[in-house]
Amino acid sequence: IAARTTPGDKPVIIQLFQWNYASVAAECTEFIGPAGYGYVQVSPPTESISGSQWWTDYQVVSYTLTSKHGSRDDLKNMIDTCHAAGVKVLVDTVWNHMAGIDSGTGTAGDSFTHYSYPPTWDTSNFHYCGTPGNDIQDWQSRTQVQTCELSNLADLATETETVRAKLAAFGNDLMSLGVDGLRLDAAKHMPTADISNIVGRLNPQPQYITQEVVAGDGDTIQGSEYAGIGDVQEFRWTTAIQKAFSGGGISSLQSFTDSQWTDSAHANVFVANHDTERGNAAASLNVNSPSNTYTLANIFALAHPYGTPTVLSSYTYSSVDDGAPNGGTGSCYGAGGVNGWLCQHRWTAIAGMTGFRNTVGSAALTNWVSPSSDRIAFGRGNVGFVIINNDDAAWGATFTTGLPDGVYTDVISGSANFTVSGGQLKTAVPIRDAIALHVGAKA
Ligand code: LAG
Ligand code: CA
Repeated sequence: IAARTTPGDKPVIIQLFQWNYASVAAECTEFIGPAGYGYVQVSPPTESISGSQWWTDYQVVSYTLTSKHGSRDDLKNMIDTCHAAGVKVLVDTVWNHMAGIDSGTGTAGDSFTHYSYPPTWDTSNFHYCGTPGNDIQDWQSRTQVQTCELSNLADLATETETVRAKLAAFGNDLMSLGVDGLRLDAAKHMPTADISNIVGRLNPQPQYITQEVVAGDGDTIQGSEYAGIGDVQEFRWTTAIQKAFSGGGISSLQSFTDSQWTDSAHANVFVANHDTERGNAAASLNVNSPSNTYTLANIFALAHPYGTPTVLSSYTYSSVDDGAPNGGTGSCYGAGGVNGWLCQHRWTAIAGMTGFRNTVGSAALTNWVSPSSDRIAFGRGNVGFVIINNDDAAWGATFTTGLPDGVYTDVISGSANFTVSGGQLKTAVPIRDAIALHVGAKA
């Protein structure tokens, strides 16, 4: 299970947060496929509690594939349409828990109460860990993190055969529709043995799995434990990027060697996801970050070899609870979004850097230079070169690129041309800006 290895692969994932499936399908055809993205990651497809808030998605009511994002048929049509456009589909999958509210009726019409979700689960299928409210209180206790409740969400007894069999049946239903991979929500809250058991029952096996494990240095549960199952989301990277681009200095980003982090081959990284952009889970940059740092950080994420990169594509909100605009019908236009949608995946710099990543593949980081804390430049083998100036003064220099001589189009601006001669590039990078050249984008 791995997303990226060699040049020509398409490793970049877009998290199309809260996009309905019909609009994902249209966007796969119109932009995502042609731009070279490898995967879309879509919001959870199962029946959930009703309500306008985005997080209703994470309060599962049943495994009927009728969600705010569309019907089972919409999901199937989206998978087929994206596949036809050369794009694979990852589904955000909630195995750890069911709904946390007292009672209600779900998006497919099923009524439930806390700990009873007919026809799937009854009260015998859950953990009652014995803390007040059965909630996690001690985040350094493995037992509590994995068998108590995360925000009151009814915690499934994933060590039992009944629960494993039904979760695997749900997973196999997704696989039968052609889903390519899974983002396992709240993976840290399930023991690896339970996840392994369930994943082992899937047929076909997912081509890619990424697991949400929010871990800090010294935490009892570490993401690396989960690397035998698939990729692991490395939130420490997200926070390191936020700090570095916000004054800490990007010269520290040449390599990531903290022994507790998930290794590069198993790390899934992002500048922000739907939680961190709202200030949850880990500190991150977001679209409101000053001085172009959000874009520059995404450029870095796509240029640097550490991990498999996910690009968040999201929407503006006034409250952190706000659901998507227009009933989740994502709307982009040109190189941006409309109607509140941000369409980060269409931004010229991000789409351009996806082409860069596809071209450089696993080529080694080369020719690193950093003359001051907010200026870095580096190559990827002899096929790509990027310069990031997160400084408030222009950076004029002659760079050793390793690139074949020729005239290249900068994929950040999508228009400026640069000449490499004798492997050297002489230029001045504007304030808080970047230049990226690769052999797939010669002028
Ligand atoms: C995740 N990974 O472990 C998701 O990435 C994250 O977005 C989910 O939280 C969380 N796990 C549970 O799947 C989101 C919101 C929470 C929300 C929760 C359930 O960030 O705010 O909790 O989904 O909808 C909400 C209320 C809580 C309440 C809970 C249960 O905010 O106050 O206790 O619902 O009713
Ligand atoms: Ca659990």
